[in-house]
Parts: sequence; C-alpha cells; structure tokens
Amino acid sequence: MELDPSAVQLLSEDGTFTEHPEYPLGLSDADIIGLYRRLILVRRADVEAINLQRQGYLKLWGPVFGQEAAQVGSAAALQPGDRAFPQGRQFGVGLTVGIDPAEMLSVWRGEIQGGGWSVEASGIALYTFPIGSQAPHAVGYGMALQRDQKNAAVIAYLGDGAFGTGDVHESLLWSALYKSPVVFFCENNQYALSNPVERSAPLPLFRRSEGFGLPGVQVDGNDVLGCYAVTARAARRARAGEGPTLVEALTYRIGPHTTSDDPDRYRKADEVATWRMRDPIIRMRDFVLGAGLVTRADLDAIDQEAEVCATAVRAACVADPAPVQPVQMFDHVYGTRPQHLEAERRAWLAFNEETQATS
Ligand SMILES: Cc1ncc(C[n+]2csc(CCOP(=O)(O)OP(=O)(O)O)c2C)c(N)n1
Ligand SMILES: [Mg+2]
Repeated sequence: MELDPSAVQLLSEDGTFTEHPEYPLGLSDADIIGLYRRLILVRRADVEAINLQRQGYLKLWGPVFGQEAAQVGSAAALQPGDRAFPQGRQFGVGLTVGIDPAEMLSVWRGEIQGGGWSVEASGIALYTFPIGSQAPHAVGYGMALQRDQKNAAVIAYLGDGAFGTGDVHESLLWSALYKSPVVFFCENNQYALSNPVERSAPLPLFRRSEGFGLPGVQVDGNDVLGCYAVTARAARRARAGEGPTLVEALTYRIGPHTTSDDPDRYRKADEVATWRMRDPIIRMRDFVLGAGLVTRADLDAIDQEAEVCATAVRAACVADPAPVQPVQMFDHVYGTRPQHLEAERRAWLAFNEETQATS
C-alpha cells in the first residue's frame, strides 16, 4: 500500500524537510533532537526485548521495529492531563512519555494484574489486548473529561486490524455525536497478524471518518515530524472542544507480529525490502545532521545512551523475581471469589498436582 496523494509528509524519505501550511511543526531544535533520541532508544530497547524473549526471560514480545516514528511522534504531542489508550504494541509511546521500559516489559513476562506501569503517573492506560476495546474506553474517558470541564485530549491507538471490530466504528460515531475529545491514531502497519490491510479495507482507513462525521487525515507514519504535527493539531482541536479526529499513520511492521510469528509465510521479501528503505530513523538522522542540529559525536552519544538503556532493561528483566504461578490468575479479580471461579481454581490446582506427579 502506498501513501494517499493527500497524505501529510514533513520529512521525505531522503530527509528533506518541507513545512506544511496546515500542520505547523512549532518545535525547537532541542525538541527535534529529543524526537531523534527517542527513536533510537525505542529501537535499541526493542531489539533487547526480542533478545530477552529468545533467551526465555519474556514469554512473548510484539516488536515495534519500523513503527518508531508513528509512536514517538504521536506520543510527543501529548500534554500533562491527556490520556492515551494503547492497543498492545505501543512500547514507543510509553518510552516517549518516560515510563521505565522495564515496567513495560513486565507485561510480556505474563505477570499477574497486567504487570506494568502507573496509569495515573504516566497518563498511559494499560494494554487492551482484545482488539478494538480500547476505543470505547477512550471515548468514554473523553466524555468524562468533558463533564469535568477539563481541556484535555485522549488518544486511542488502533491497529489497522482494529477496524474490523464493531467497537471502533461505534466509537467513531459516538465521539462525533458527542464531540468526545479523542484522537483516533491508527498505526496502519499493513497487517493484522497475517491479514494484509488490502483484504479488509477497500479504501484508505482515514476515509472512513467521513461517514461518521469527523475529520480524517493520513500522515506518513515513518515521518516522525509529520506524525507529531498532525497529532498535535488533532489534540489541540480536541482540547478546544471541537471534537475528534481520525489520523491514519501509514507505516510498516518490519518484524514479525510477535516473536511467535513467522512473517515469511505470508509476506514477500521484496515488499519488506521496499519498506526497509523507508526507515523512519535514517531519514531523521540525515535531517538532523544535514540541518546542523547535531554533530556525529552527538549521535554517537545518543547511541551510547541507548546501549546503557538496553543494559538496564536487561538487568531489570533478568533480576525479576520468580516465575509467575498460573494459579495466581484467580487472584485479584474479585474481592470475594465467586463459586464458579473457586471451582475452576480447585480444578486447576488438582490438574497441576496430577501433571506434576506424572511428569
Ligand atoms: C477481539 C480480538 N480478536 C482477535 C484477536 C487476536 N489478535 C491478536 S493481535 C491481532 C491482529 C491485530 O492487528 P492490528 O490491529 O493491525 O494491530 P498490530 O498487531 O498490527 O499492531 C489479532 C487478530 C484479539 N486479540 N482480539
Ligand atoms: Mg496492524
């Protein structure tokens, strides 16, 4: 899939920056360098997470490789008081707002109660793995903000696959009807597991907004500056009480869906190679160097910082306490466990004892 002719792009593949009259960037040099730095941190920590999964420290990992710009650019547009509702791959969103990456990895260790981070401190809700269910959460949260008369924005991160759910379409409609202050930010990485987006979407996803009565825009999802500018404008609109926006960031998942997936079974190598050439980090590096915002020594220092970050993530993950016991899944759900769950828990314990005895 290629960018729509109307798509917003501030930074082209070769690192050329062009202002867009409707989407002013409005960032200082330090802010721009900060975006580059986060792209590097996310990519390096993502690679470390894959390694940790391969070495048995994580049960599973959903790689971000290729989607860093969409996540970093959109999350950088959030302000204190805003709230994000991620789907499950938004590691780069958490890192951008300053969540400890080790806390984000804990979710993938299978820790009970979702593992994870402080929602209140970070403004980022926990992952909602049932695809699409984060959309009504975001709309409802936005409606609560309206009633509390808070001028804050909500961002709902959606995969392209989430557009196959009723939840997302109901949310688009409700948000438009009630002017809920939501930015629907779709990371269209062109696959829902093995399902290519062309098979589920006959038209670009951003164009669905029209039928529901909200503005829609496509942005180059591998352009961190474009993703920032488009999200910032949509968030300003939301905070000003003007209602929701649907943003489609067209990007590509370079890696597998998760570490359990083999994408070579459903994707052609030349497609992957084409999108590797559109890498979000290379064009940003060319830009910050070419514009004289940084020296090569500055870039080396950022790489070094990313190494330190990855080492710290590894250390925290390896030092994590004993493996989770599956029976803990029955804890922390109800104050008083209902009878049917009590029965399931007993059955699980008996099964576990039996299998331990025979193994
Ligand atoms: C309601 C629901 N149906 C099916 C699944 C199984 N499932 C897990 S991830 C996934 C694909 C999601 O694709 P997309 O929304 O494009 O997000 P991406 O993984 O590409 O970031 C599916 C179908 C699920 N988690 N929830
Ligand atoms: Mg997808």
